[in-house]
Amino acid sequence: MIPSGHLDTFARDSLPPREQWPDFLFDLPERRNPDRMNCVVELLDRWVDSGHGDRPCLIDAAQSLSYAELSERVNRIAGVLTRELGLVPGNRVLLRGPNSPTMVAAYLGVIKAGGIAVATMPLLRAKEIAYPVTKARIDLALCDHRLAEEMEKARTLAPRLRRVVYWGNEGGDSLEAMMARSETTFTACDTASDDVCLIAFTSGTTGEPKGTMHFHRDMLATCDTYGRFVLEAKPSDRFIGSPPLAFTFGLGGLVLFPLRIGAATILLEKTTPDDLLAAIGRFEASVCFTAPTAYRAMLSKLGESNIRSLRKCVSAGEALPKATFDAWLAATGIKILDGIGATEMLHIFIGSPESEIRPGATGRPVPGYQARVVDELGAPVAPNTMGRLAVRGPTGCRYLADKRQQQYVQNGWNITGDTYRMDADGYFWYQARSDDMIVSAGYNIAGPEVEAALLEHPAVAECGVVGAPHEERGQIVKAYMVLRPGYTGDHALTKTLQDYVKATIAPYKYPRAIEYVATLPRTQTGKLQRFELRRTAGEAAHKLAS
Ligand code: 3UK
Repeated sequence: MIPSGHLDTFARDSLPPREQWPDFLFDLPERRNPDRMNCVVELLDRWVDSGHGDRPCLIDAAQSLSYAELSERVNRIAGVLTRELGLVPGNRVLLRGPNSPTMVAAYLGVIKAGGIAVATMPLLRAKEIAYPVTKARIDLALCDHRLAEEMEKARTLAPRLRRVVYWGNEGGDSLEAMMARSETTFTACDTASDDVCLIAFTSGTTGEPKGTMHFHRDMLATCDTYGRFVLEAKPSDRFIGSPPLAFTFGLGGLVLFPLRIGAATILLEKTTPDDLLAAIGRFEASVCFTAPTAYRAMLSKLGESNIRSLRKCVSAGEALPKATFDAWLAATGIKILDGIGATEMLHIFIGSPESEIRPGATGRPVPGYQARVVDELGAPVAPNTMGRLAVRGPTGCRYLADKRQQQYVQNGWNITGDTYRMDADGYFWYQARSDDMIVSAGYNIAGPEVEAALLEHPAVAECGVVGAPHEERGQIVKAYMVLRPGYTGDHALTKTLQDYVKATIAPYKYPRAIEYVATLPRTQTGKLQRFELRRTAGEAAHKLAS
């Protein structure tokens, strides 16, 4: 490895052993990395230094910051961290706040100073905040003052956190007050391109969250692969979206991609579908990042809104059903770019540009990445055969001190835990999370396929399909359904929907049980919580039996 710019070597020391790393591909000329690099110089300072400091960079309800103004804030924060708070390169800094210009400035300030950013979802509770503090050995936090209550509770659980600085509050000890005392310039820490700059914790649905470690070079790698060859946004674009900046989907879509090309980004604290739609109109956003469920929710509200400025839409986090793709295209003329990404991979590694999309498929590997479908032993399977998705590229999985590294990385490939099928043309078709496959009377059934079929029926707003325990069949396919206004969940509708599925996909996949609900359980990153539905289904089956 290149000599580190870190004095605190915790992150490098906690990397998995080399033989457990995935293979990294740097075969594109633009992917060869200089030895020394601080990604904030490339993402931000470069624009100011080349005379583009006046370009709009961050926009929110209160203000618009230019690249030069953001750069000044980042420098002030980096100065506060190193001079006033004693940050040493390599130290981890916890970041907590809703998406906002200050959150972005804090992220970039930490990284410019040679620190390692560890952002956490705003809604986390004390226990969930304490976990990364302990695991990543964090001494210092920057936090929106509105999240102080839970933050202070977390401190009692994780006493190593010696200092929390709040922003947005009054008083001489606020981040803003410290920034005012700090200098407007800051020389970026001379980090190695393979120094860690981000530890992103997975929003683990099962087990303890895993800390994924990413290097300075990775921040640029995702921009120069997905951003450059699939998204193809322009400097005049205005980015917008709902994912939190603590989720790498949001970090990439709302910070890295726009800054890499000198574009502007709109930061929203509230990101319900209504908020998002209104903000697209108000700020004339042109590139939108959100989850499939948000596109579905926005569809029914397009009538009242103005989204003429929109030209590109990215969907990730869950599979984008063909019905959603088709409906959005019909309503807006825009082909949603589906893409699969993962916290371990930093961002999207399979996804196709508009001109190459096959509706219903995730797409083809992003240039710079390779993907294949493999069997239990890791050997590639024939086209159109289901198997485990394996991927490698310029980014990849390195867990912070975690035994699960050897599950995610096998034979140099990242194994995402998804079941996929590749067609003869190299398009990848999502089936299910590998551990979400339903086995009913010996048949393997992928819940998302049944969901996609149900979503084509006009009565269905949202649905989640899981296996429910069943005496004879082992499991049966059970659908939880949110209906559109005007429909009633009665026996007649159940029969209609079951027949509809039987006529759309192989009949044995039809949901033998349908339950109507008001909402579906979702994670903060927009993913359906299938384990939650499985638990409900399990309890219901248990009650029936007893
Ligand atoms: C699932 C998808 C089908 C899949 C993410 C874009 O979701 C992100 O990261 P996470 O670590 O979850 C990873 C898992 O989510 N998934 C994501 N996208 C798709 N399944 N189609 C998709 N388009 O199971 C994957 O293994 O939360 C997404 C960018 C950055 C991210 N971190």
